[in-house]
Amino acid sequence: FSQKTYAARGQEHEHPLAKQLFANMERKKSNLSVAADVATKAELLLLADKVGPYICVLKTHIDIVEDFDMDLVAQLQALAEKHDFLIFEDRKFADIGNTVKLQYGGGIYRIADWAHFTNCHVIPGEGIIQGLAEVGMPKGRGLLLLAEMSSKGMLATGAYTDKNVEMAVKNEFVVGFIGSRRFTEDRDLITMTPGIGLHASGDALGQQYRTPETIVTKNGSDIIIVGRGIYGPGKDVAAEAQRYRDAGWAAYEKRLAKD
Ligand code: UP6
Repeated sequence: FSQKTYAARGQEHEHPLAKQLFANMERKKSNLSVAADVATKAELLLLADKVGPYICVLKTHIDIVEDFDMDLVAQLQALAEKHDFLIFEDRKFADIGNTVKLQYGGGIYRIADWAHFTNCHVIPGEGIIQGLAEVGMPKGRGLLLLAEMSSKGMLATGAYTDKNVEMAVKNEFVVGFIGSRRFTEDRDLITMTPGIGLHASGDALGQQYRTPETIVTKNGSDIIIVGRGIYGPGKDVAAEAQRYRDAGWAAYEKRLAKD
């Protein structure tokens, strides 16, 4: 799949959301997702409006927003419409199937009502995927499994990562992974990679940054997720988003040119 264009993969994909994502990426020439880790409604909406033209996916941590309300969701959806991007709530569910069903569909955030993608750890076993699928599948949503993490000393390795891949291949609600590389050729599963930065090698709390070239060209990942590299102190957000969009797309074109 690494050697195919996003456009071709979209045409062949069986999941409508994956189709929509690939078409969006091709249309916008973007494999960039921005991790919008900001604390207020106003900051989140401003950031989404500025980076909107350059991204395929806006990644949120909705529980960081201190003045959250459903109007925020409505405004985010309007921006997604205006700028043509999808929304990924990075909830990292990790409980038993019955509990995650309640967390995903209900509560204050009602994530399944507005987030095209969400993700989970498979530490509880496959029931977590089934619980989330019961809520998300009827709404046309898609799930990513955290097959790996970007942080120093992370424990998602070896047999645990392999189990993620096995579960992803056989569950149609799963559209891909969070991780650092392409994991399987058995089904076209999309890898999104956080821990991308052209600005630093890491932070003081264990984050580790790699380049789009390593992740997309060499490792075969599909989407780069960038947070502080784009909106850190003193940065011109739109200019940085454009720079990462161009770097991500160049890394993808370089991968296609490889034989
Ligand atoms: N994230 C990681 N690593 C993972 C999974 N998720 O960094 O393995 C998320 C973080 C944050 C974003 O929760 O929202 O990706 C990375 O932000 P940064 O680019 O500012 O480090």
